[in-house]
Amino acid sequence: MGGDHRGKTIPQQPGIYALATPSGRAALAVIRLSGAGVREAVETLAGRLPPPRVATLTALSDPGPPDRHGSGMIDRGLVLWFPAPFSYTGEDGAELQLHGGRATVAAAAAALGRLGLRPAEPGEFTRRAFRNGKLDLTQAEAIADLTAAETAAQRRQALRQLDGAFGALVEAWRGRLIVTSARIEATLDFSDEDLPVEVDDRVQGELLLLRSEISDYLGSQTRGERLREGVKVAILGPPNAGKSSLLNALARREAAIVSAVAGTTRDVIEVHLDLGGVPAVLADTAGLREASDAIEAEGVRRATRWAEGADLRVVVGAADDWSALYAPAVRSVVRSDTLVVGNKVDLAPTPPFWDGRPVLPVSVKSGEGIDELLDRLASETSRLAGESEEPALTRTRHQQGLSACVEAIDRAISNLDPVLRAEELRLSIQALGRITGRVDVEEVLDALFRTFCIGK
Ligand SMILES: Nc1nc2c(ncn2[C@@H]2O[C@H](COP(=O)(O)OP(=O)(O)O)[C@@H](O)[C@H]2O)c(=O)[nH]1
Ligand SMILES: [Mg+2]
Repeated sequence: MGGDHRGKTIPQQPGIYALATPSGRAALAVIRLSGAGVREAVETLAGRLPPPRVATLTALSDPGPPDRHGSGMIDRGLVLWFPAPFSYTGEDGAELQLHGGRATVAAAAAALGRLGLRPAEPGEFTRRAFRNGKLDLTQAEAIADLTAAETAAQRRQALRQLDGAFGALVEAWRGRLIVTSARIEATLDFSDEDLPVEVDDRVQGELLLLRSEISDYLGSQTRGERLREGVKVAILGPPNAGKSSLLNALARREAAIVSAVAGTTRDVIEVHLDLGGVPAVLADTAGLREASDAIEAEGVRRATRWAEGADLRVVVGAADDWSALYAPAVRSVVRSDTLVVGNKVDLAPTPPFWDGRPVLPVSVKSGEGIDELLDRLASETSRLAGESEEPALTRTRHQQGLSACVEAIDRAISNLDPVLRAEELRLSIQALGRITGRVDVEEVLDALFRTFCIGK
């Protein structure tokens, strides 16, 4: 992202030049210059340095010996002078707009060579812009995409990425991870009494939030696919909570067998539903508990596997047997975005919260709360499969970096040991840093000293 370079000196790499327009006969040829010696080269060719960033018509002359026609003049053209740091690369830069044609370009190139500039390598201007903080990696990629774009949609997508919105999104997440990481590092380096006790809660809260924001964003990128195939909703919970009854009520038909005998549902039963215009596949699954036989165990395994691949998990508990929700098999399928339904409110009230999540009270028997649940499911599915204004993920590289980040945050969330947590967060920060090309461990230390005044 075009950073603020006031007061910052950008080192000048060796001077380079390149023809920015296609070679061959053309109305115009644009030659671009960057780096050490550009100021002197422009001064020499144009006879003086033109005012910065103003197209100036001037005669360009080769300082070398006059050719056999008796003149050192190369061409008459426009010269643009971009003193550092306000140029594409951040270095001193210039553009020469000459008449198109091989001989003119060859004469200018020969002169530039004599003035100590060399031909640029492919991508060298953009590489310098990246190195000097003028662009992040995602914007450099956007430039490659833009020059390769053949359709209007490709061009629009590349332009959106070039405006830096995606890079800024990733950098904002990375900044928050750095601050959170600094909080954890602080607990490692300093004794407990120096730190407020709520640090750990704040860290956990922020990690859960970041995790759901990044995975929502990743999820939003598969919206089209979900819209085609249906949002996968897993109905999970302990046996006898009323999962099969709930599925039948939502589907308004007897798809699953309902029974008071725990462990009746052993396979995954899928029902296709239209939830407010978005297709959904609801799955009724075996009750999650320590299985009493091999077939039930297989059912639990299938339920857990389906839950892993689901877009949305709905955990159902029975109000009259709420403690069954605390079984490890149930806890293990819960994610940050899981909906909690408290069924059988005709028998007993449900607590308002479970595991920090609000409980949606329903009774399949009396029909209470079913419409509200359907509304809630519809809003969740449209969130998961609706249209989005967010910047698009254009490369697998970005997708992989974000996934690696979410995985590391997940491990940090479930790891209460601050040393391992800090390590996982370092990995999550690196994963994002690789996307934008900013990988700097010093930043963690900077954030640490900014956030706390511990040293006193
Ligand atoms: N009182 C009451 N019983 C319910 C309700 N929902 C389901 N049940 C009963 O609870 C038992 C278990 O239901 P089922 O749907 O098979 O539960 P699952 O094991 O979670 O699939 C059955 O006897 C249902 O009739 C409800 O809202 N209220
Ligand atoms: Mg069942």
